[in-house]
Amino acid sequence: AWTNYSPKPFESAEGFGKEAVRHIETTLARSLYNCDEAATYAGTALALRDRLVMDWNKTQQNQTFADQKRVYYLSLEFLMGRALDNAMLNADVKDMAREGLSQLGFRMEDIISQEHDAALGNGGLGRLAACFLDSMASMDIPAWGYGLRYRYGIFKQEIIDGYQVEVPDYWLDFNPWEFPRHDVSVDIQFYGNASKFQDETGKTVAVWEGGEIVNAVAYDVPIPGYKTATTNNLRLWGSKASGGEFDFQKFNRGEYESSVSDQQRAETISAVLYPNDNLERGKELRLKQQYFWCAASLYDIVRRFKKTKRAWKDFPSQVAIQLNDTHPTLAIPELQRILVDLEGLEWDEAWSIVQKTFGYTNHTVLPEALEKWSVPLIQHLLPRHLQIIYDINLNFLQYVERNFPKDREMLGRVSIIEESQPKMVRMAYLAVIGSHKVNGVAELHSDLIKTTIFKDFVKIYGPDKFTNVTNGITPRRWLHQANPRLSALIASKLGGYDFLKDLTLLHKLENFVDDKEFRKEFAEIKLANKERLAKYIHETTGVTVNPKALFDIQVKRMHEYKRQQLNIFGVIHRYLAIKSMSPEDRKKLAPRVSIFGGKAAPGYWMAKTVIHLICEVGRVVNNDKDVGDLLKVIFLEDYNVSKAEIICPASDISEHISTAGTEASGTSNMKFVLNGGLIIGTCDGANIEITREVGENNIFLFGNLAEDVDDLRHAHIYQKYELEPSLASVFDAIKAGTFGDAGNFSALVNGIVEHGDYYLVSDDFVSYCKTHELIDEAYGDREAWVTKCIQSVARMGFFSSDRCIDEYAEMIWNVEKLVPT
Ligand code: DL6
Repeated sequence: AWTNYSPKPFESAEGFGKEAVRHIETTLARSLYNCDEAATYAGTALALRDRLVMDWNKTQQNQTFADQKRVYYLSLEFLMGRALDNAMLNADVKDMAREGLSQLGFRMEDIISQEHDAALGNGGLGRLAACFLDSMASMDIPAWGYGLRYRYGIFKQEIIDGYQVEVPDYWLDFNPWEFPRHDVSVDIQFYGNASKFQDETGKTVAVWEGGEIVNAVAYDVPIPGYKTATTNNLRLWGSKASGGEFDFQKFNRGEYESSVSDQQRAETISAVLYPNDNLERGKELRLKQQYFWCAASLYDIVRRFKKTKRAWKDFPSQVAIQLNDTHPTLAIPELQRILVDLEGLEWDEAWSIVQKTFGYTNHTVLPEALEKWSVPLIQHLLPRHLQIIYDINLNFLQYVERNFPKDREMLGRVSIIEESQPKMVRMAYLAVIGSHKVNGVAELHSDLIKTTIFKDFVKIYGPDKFTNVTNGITPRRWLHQANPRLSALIASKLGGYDFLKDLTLLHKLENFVDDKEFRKEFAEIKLANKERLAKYIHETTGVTVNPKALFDIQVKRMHEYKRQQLNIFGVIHRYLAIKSMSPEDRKKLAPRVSIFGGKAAPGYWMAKTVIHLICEVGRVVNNDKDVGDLLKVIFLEDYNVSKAEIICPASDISEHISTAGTEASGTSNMKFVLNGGLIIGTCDGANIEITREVGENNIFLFGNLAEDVDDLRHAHIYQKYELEPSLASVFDAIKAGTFGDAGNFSALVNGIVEHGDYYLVSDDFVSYCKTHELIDEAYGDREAWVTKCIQSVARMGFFSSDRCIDEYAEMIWNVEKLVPT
């Protein structure tokens, strides 16, 4: 029991300062007189960590004794960002720490910014996992995250001469938040041979022999909840050679290089995060990463379960495993292997345990992102798993055949094995078949998966296996931490910070929509946040922007389906309009700053072309004296979580303009609205539910609907398509070399004009530009604008990731809270 839990281990600012200094002088062996910001960050983090560790130990001990069901969230990506600020806020000691640091002569903001982002993810999927960890801890759900400890996270993006350049992100120089557990390690097998034979009782026994062993070592990261002692665990696996640092025999023979090659080969597995978002490339190392992590995690989960001495049938009542997309799908055949081959269970009994244990979240319907692995590759790397996958498929297809005897073609459509050349394993099908629940991440997306990629599976299993959990974001990081002044203003009106644990309380803000003081302060906070961003823009790009201009922001991964190209074409359209206006008309126009940010996958040439176009347009527009403050175009380098914390509070409008039906949910749309900005968006992903919540008057929707996309694509291919004059003049300007060498952008333009315009930019361009005119008009009426923003914030309660966790816990995991006493 947690009888001596104390929420405030530091009695005073002095106490906090003393602890930080003690760490600087002893742990870091630095003397105070030459202590810089980096050392002070380290001392501060270590002081706070001491407190965290006590709660963490107690939580883990308590979870073990309580012996109740735990959730295991398997995600190949955890986009955590910085930990110090979050840990201080969750422990409610930030003010004290600020004071303590000030007594030492440091500013809190400077110390916080010393921390390297933990960027073990690409975008929305990884950040969602991080929000879920925060929510599970804050809601006292016994939960562990399992992931990989990449030595290199997502690359750092530099923009050089208007082009993206990738720089490795080595983030582990000093990481006070991880604890290596050299005593928790598992040997993981790859390659070798799998065979079956009959034992003396006539039972078929499978053996997997030979091959290569790599060692998985656990690194644990504490995940503190907000204003609770619950501190969950994120376990990341690092790879190293099994059996020591290097091969002594080779070393003694003088073969120094090859003596360490095993070690290097093993370490490669967890060396680097694959930098693709919504794209799978089928590389062997990626499959190795997936199996390495699934096998180590399952070994750990099973070991923990076995300590309880329960019968195997109890496994699903103790363990819920959530698969974050298909990346951990190999956990399904791996658990079946453990139960059948190692623990001796009958196939059917094992399979029933497997299905009850797993839940699968789908995050995309884009065909290029749906994982398939070639059968020969799996045969080579994981021969026993391939046998198991074939057996799962056989049983499943027999079931389908019995139940749908008249639809013979269904067998080919739903088979886990695609009969292509080479044959492929469809991981999403394996995930559906091996799980008891499958969910999408917004209503439209969850409907789409039922009518497209999993249509046959709805017939086979019935609709109840499929559900929706609309994504959410943690209000602790995305409001309280990113926008402390707005959080404080809300708290002052709602009588405290309870809304950070129950975001629906925000609805009470509607009572203050007409409160003059409140409105004034709300608008002042937005302006201050825009000034902070303007300062950052000036420091990083040299461009001066007017904080009173309308800030129009699109930050997210660069991808054709997200349509940054539509945005920059709209900007060019605006630029051409300004150029052709009389000075009188120019005076009537609201000044704009168009801000972009996001990384392109290194091999994604078209996404890089769009970055280049944005930079070139910025170069021309920002230096055009005719235009002045009326339009500025900014590309922010190296967009990441800590930058998002500065950017999201500073928008007037943000752009969520994917081709309808392509963005599964989106979560930055939620971050921007929660921070008092409005959005322009298509009827896609969570934009639809945001509209339902905030009201149609408070959002700028445009464009074609998902249900029309197929017909429109078809029309592009089979009918002659006339380009709208407004888009044609944008293309003419590009072709005339207004933004540098036209040849750089010909593929981008031709993709629309000649090659079918797959993302329907031309179909949505006119309504997009018209909607921007409406935005200009609406922004002109500042009082009405502020009303819209306040109403929107008040109605965002639904989008807390706490609500998501409640829904997962109730509908999928069947897990109870374990509240510290
Ligand atoms: O669910 C989190 C996030 C959604 O908000 C985005 O809309 C979606 O694009 C993203 N999906 C992926 C899929 N990648 N894979 N595999 O990142 O998930």
